[in-house]
Amino acid sequence: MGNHELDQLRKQVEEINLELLNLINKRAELVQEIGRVKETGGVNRYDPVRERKMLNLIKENNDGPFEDKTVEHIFKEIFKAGLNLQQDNHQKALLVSRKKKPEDTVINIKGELIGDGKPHFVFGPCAVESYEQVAQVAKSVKEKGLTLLRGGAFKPRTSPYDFQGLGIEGLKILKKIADEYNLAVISEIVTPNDIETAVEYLDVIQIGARNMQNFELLKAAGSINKPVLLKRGLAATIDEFINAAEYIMSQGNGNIILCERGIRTYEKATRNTLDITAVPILKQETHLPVFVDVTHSTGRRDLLLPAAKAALAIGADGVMAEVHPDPAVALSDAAQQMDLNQFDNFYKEILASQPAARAF
Ligand SMILES: [Mn+2]
Repeated sequence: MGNHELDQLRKQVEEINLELLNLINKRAELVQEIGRVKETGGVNRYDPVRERKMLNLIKENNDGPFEDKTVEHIFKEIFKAGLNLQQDNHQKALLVSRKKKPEDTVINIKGELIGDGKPHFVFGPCAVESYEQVAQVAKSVKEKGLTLLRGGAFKPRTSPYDFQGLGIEGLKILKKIADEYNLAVISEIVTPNDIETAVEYLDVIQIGARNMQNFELLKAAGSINKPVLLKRGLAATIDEFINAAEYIMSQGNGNIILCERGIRTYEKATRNTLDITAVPILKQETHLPVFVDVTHSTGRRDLLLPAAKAALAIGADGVMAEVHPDPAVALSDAAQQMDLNQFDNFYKEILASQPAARAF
């Protein structure tokens, strides 16, 4: 007799579970609809005043046995789930997302197809110091059959008293070398005002780690017709990184290369901590090519090769590293740039480590 009663009660509980499920999902559909209406009206999704009103109404009607506090907690969870659902829908709409565009973005830089499944490389000095200095590296890059050369003209440095770069003079040197060696040059731009000038000299505009959330700069880079290499901020989450890229793409420029360059952690053995799994996450979440800067992430010459191998093994589209003819006298990042011999060996080792299917 007792067993029969228990079964009956359990059956009723199961039926109520299904009713609740049905109601929760019905509510979710309405919340999604509200989200759509709000989006077209440009209204913020989260409305704390309305949430407070709803909670008050629920508590007024609560006859127990649950206490008000418990009921409030349960409904807060339901509200939160609804808000998350709206945000998921919003996420789907990001222009840089895979959901929006399933195919890989391939960027043509002077015939080099970034994002085509083969590894690509960007080498060059930390900073442009002189024509001769950059030309020596350019020669070495060219000899390897490579196309992309980097060099900093505007250097955002930790201390205002450190070498700040040659500025426009540096861009002119890069342009001269690009023409003479038929290379594509990449350099960092730090203010929106310089973007228009920079496009005359550069093939790729770099936005550096310290400017990843300089939204005016991102928007300016989004309004030009040049590929942009966007570095991850030193304390930026992957989500913030993706949204920074969205700032560029939302202005019309979809030719973006994402570059993981290490993040700040408590670890002191390396200059930053290379967040290697950011690479496959970015590849899954976005359709953009992903590079790894092995120089600034490690800050150690002895780690450049293993880090570069790891980057390519985990699916990076390219590797960036700094090369200087005489690192000991470099005006910036002296401790981590490769000299030309080390560069030759580095590249030889990388070539040898690649499976035939990924030959380049
Ligand atoms: Mn550097």
